[in-house]
This record gives sequence, structure tokens and C-alpha cells, in this order.
Amino acid sequence: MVEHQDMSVPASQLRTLTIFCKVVDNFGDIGICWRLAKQLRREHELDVSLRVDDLRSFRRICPQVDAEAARQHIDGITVLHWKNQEGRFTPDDVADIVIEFFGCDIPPSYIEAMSRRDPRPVWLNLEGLTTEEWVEGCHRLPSPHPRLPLTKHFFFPGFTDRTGGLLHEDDLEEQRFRFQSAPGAQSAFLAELGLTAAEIASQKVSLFCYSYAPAAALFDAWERGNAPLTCLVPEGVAADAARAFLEADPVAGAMRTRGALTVRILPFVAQPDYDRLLWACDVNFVRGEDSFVRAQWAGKPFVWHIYAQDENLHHKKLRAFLQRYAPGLEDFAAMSLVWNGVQDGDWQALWKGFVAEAPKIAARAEDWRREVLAIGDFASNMMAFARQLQSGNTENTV
Ligand code: TRH
Repeated sequence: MVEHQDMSVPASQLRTLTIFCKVVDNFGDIGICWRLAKQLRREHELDVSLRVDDLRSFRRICPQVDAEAARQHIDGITVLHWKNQEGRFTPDDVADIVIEFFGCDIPPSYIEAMSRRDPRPVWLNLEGLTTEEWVEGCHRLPSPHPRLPLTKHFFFPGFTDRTGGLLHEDDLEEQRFRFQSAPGAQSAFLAELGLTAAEIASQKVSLFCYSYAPAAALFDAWERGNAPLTCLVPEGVAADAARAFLEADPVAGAMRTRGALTVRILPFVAQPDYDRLLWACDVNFVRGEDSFVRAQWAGKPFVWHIYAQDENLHHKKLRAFLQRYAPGLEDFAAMSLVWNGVQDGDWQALWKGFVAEAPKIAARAEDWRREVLAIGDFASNMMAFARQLQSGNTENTV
């Protein structure tokens, strides 16, 4: 349902795209926008610009970022520092496709300029990932502007063919396969992060979670375990538990072994290296949205720490995910529920069960990847939808 279709960009001419990204908290907002920007540039040959309000957070996951630059080019993408809602935009500043990430309120002057542009842009609001079914009813819904001749459409990531799917680059599997079939490359990567030969040979777990995760209890169970385990913690994550274990500041490079457990603090790494870290570890604890999705692609058992919401809404979302992902994976589900405070459990027994179930969990990861990718990847689905909006046919979209 595109208004004023006579003014729309011909589908074949969707060449430029702008993403507006407000960093609400943490790294997921910019993490997702940056991943999407790179994929649209590389695989869909769009001229992409990314307007982001927090270059410092961006720099943590992409060290090439100059936190002071108003405008810079990274990996073929124009990165603009979005400082405030002011600014005078003209129709010439407006891209063919405008993406508002997570309802971030793009500047009023930009919206005015969109309405004056001929042809008008495709305007999409990309939403966050949730496992609940209501998403299917809201995906691709139009939202006409109350005053201007513009319509924004909602586009949701998700796991079913009534959503936009998940971000997945077309060469991801090949890259992962190459890395995971080369033990030398994995060891060299881990050694560069500071791991000793003994740590590389041990069972390795990456730990990315929110501050309220029961990490201290898990450390305690691992410390009393039978086999050496190395837990790799990005700097700033699980800081209280890490400090208590290390009896020192949990800064990058800090490490300590107690009992069977070694805790090592890693620097935050660039996004592609974070993938390698997930591929190199035996188990990954991940959180939020983007690392959660990357863990699904890594083919290794993972435990998701879901972003907490009022009235424990996140418990419902976690259960919805487990229902989809983990039928028959009892230890996987139990570990996830206890890690997220949905129920109590004995950590040593949970870990033992989880490790015993690991081959089954890894097999499920492969099936899941195939199932989810059968609906196409998020960027391609989004571009197909943009083209359909342009051609005025929104009925038979993916
Ligand atoms: O950081 P997160 O908790 O982010 C999000 C946001 O808070 C968002 O507002 C909220 O809605 C959502 O959680 C639920 O977790 P996430 O989504 O996993 O994003 C982390 C990003 O950081 C991801 O792109 C991976 C990247 N990363 C690195 O690049 N290097 C690292 O060393 C680490 C640990 C992460």
C-alpha cells in the first residue's frame, strides 16, 4: 500500500540506502546496523550510509571508527555522526531506502525532505528480534504518516516464513567451515588473544552476559569440576564475578587459575573476530540479540542470556524460543532457564547434563540453521520487500 505511487523510485533503481541508528544501550543496536550495512553494501551493491549517534560504542566493535569524525568511510560505507534531531535536510540528502532502526525517530527535517523528494523513498522501520508469535501479525504492516504523504512499513527479524528471517551473510558458512576445519588457525587466533597452550587445549567457554547473570555460581561449579576449563570473558562483562574470582581488576589480559577453572579477560574484539571466538569455543554464553544469532550460526552449544524486561516478560520470550529450538533438549532448556533466573538448579548437575547433551545440541544447531535459512536471510528478504513496495505489490511477499 504505497501512496503516491507515481512518484516512487523504479525498483531497479534502488541504489542508495541510509540507516538511522540510535544506541539505546549496549552494543546490539550498532552491532546489528553495522552488520546489515556491510551486507547490503557487499551483497546488494547499495551505496550505504549509516547515521549513528554513539561512535564510542561503535568503536568497541569496529576499531577502525574514529570517535571524533563527523563523517568517515569504513569498508565502503559512509558513517555519519548523528548528533541531534536538528539539521536542515533537502530532498537531495534522502536515500532511495531509509531505514529507521527500532523506532529511533529520524530528524523531522529529514522526514519533511523525504516527503518532498521525487521519487519518494521506501521507508522501513526495522524492529528487534522477538520469539513471540504476535510479530507475524505486525511484520510488513504499513504506518501512514499522519500529515505527510509518506508510509513507513514495519519489518521484523524472526524465525518463521511470516517474518524477515535473520541476518546471515552469504559466505558465512564457508568462512566458518574453513576456520573450524583448521585447528592451526584456531590455535593461532586464540594465542593472539593471549591464551596459553594449556588453555587452548582445555575446554573453552566464551561468556557474554548481562551483569545480573549468576556467573559467580557457575565459576564455583567449574572450579570444582574434573577437567580443565577456560572461561573467556570480554572486558567489562560479568565484572563482579570476574573481579571476585581474579581478586584483581578484570582488565584485558588478567587471568587466574583456581581448581579446574581458568578465567581470562579478553579485550573486546572486532565483530568478525567475535564470530571466530564463537567458532573456536566449545560452548558460548551469549546475550541480547546479535550475539545470540551469531551463536546460532556457530554450530556450537550455546546459552542465551536474554535482555531483562519488566514483569519478567523476557521469561515468556525465552520459553517461546525454547519451545521452538529445544524440543527434546532437556539439559539445554534447563541450563537456559536457570541461567536466566526462571528456575533454580544445581550448577554442577546442570553443567554435567549440558556437556553430555552437547552432541545433540550441536546436531540441532545444524538443522535449525537449515530451517531458518530456508526462508532466506534478513537483508535479502528486506530488499525483496523494498522492491515490492516500489512496484506496488505487497501481497505476496516473503
Ligand atoms: O550488547 P547487547 O546486550 O545489545 C542489545 C542492545 O542492548 C539492545 O538495545 C537490546 O535491545 C538488545 O541487546 C536485546 O547484545 P548483542 O545484541 O549480542 O550485541 C552485542 C554486539 O557486540 C554484537 O554485534 C557482537 C558484538 N561484539 C563484538 O563485536 N566484540 C566482542 O568482543 C563482543 C563481546 C561483542
